[in-house]
Amino acid sequence: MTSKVELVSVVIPTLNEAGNILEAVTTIQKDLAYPKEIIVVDGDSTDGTKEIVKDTNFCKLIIEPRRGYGVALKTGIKEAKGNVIIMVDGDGTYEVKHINRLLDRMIEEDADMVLATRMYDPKKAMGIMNFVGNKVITFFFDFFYSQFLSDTQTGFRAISREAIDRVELKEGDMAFATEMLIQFAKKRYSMLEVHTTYKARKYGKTKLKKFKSESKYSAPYSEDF
Ligand SMILES: Nc1nc2c(ncn2[C@@H]2O[C@H](COP(=O)(O)OP(=O)(O)OP(=O)(O)O)[C@@H](O)[C@H]2O)c(=O)[nH]1
Ligand SMILES: [Mg+2]
Repeated sequence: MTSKVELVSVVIPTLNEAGNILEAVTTIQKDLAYPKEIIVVDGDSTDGTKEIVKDTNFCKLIIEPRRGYGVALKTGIKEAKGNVIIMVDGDGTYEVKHINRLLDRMIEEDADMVLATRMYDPKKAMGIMNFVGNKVITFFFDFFYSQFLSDTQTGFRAISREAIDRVELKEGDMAFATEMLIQFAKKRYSMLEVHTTYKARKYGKTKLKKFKSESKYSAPYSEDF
């Protein structure tokens, strides 16, 4: 339950997002109306992403050389100091200017998690394969865990620190997103939605299916600016 936002930690995983990350972080810095810290967890990108993040002077940059979307988010969440964490991709596909909607609803409803659903987007920009896959996973998740979510694959979520500290998250890749929902449902933590829109990628490529997660041989390090 989260009735007050003392500090929100925005955690953004990036891997070669040089053409996308600046717009995402500057929009968040400008629009987010709550006390905040912005943490970018970069997978040691080679396209200039790290340098762009450093140059902003308002982001904390963590280099996480181990591969995996879930690995990156877990590293960022560990570093986060906020009582609320917002996770969002740094790839320009989420409408980050809607960020306050998640927090407003979280406070109004005393929720444990608020997800930004892209399923009511009138522009319907999501690819057909992603749309159908998402619908199937969401149907089974809602059925088995008695929930009413419409977009289980959204990576734009506000999460209570207290709640996430009480669940065990083992997945290091994209399954992390679904695992989190299952763990929250099992603990009967409340999960609500707000509407957002989906934007197709303008720069870079999808990474989620390409890398296997978790190499245990290197550790993350952080750089403050
Ligand atoms: N640090 C880190 N970030 C990653 C890794 N894999 C993916 N990401 C980031 O996690 C976010 C989600 O990955 P995407 O490649 O966009 O996956 P997707 O959303 O299914 O694909 P698109 O439809 O192309 O957006 C993006 O911001 C990526 O840059 C990784 O191994 N390490
Ligand atoms: Mg993406």
